[in-house]
Order: sequence, then structure tokens, then C-alpha cells
Amino acid sequence: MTDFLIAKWSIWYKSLDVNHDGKISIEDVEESRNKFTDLHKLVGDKCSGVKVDMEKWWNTYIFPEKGAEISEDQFLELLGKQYSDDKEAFVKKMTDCFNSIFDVIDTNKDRSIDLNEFIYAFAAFGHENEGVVKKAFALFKPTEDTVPLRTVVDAWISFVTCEDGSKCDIIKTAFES
Ligand SMILES: [Ca+2]
Ligand SMILES: [Ca+2]
Repeated sequence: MTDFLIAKWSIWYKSLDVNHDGKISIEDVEESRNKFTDLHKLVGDKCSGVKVDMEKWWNTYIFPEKGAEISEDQFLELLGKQYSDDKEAFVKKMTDCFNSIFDVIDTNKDRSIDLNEFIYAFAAFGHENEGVVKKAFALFKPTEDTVPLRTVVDAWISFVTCEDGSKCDIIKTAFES
């Protein structure tokens, strides 16, 4: 795998460290799902359903085992191993990973991501500079402040699986802007 891909995984790791304490742990899960449900003003069953779905996502795709803290080195090593062992299976896993988190992020279930959903999702993951997030959203060339869900999901899949540094990477660009 290329340095380009590893650099992107490192950006991904940092983006998941919601409370910015240098490690990914259960605290990041708590903070992200609380922020997300607060911002969307979710209550009752809808709120608890989203919280369950979000925790399940972290446990399935991010933690090596349920709720187990993971350092950046461990995270990069784990992804590197999965990628080297079976690239096809890795792409499949990452496809499932982003399909499932964006099913949650698309709160109104219209299969597109509007500016508010985008801003709330980034805020929930600890990225609260709205100016920067709006600029990132513009990279998707939205129509009436809306981008098809597929476009956003595909950009994330490419971000974590594409090792070709000659290709423009929207998510990488967004995090570096
Ligand atoms: Ca953290
Ligand atoms: Ca939506």
C-alpha cells in the first residue's frame, strides 16, 4: 500500500478522535452520539435507536473488539493488515462501513445529504468550524444545498481504499483545507 493511503488513514483516525485526546475510545462514541442526537433534537425511540446504531457502527468498524480503545499505530496496523490480506474484502468492509454510517447521518431518509445533515455529522465527530465544513460541502458541487447520498458515500470509500495519489481525493482535500 502507498504512503498516500496510509496518510489518509491517519487523517481518518484523527477525524474519529472526537474529543481530541489523541486516542480513540468509548468516550468518543459517547460524545459523538450525544452531540449528533442533540443537534438533530432527536427524542424518545428515535434518539435511542440512533444511539444504538452509532455504537454498533463503532464496534463493527472501528474498534478491534467491542469498546476496546485503539491507538493510531494499532489502527494503521490493523487497516494495513486487512488491506494486504485481501484487498477485495477490505473494500467490501469499507463500503459497508460508510453505507451504514450514512444511513444514520441521513436522518430524514431521503437518500441525499443536505447541508445541515453534513454540518451536524461533522460537528458530531468534533469538527465544529462551520466555515471549513461548508467549504468541504461545496467540494461535492451540491444542487440546492443537497448532494446525493451515493456521491458522499463513494467519496469516503475512495478516501479509505484508493491508493492512487494522482487522483483527486475530496475527503482528503476537505480535511486539509
Ligand atoms: Ca478520543
Ligand atoms: Ca437527507
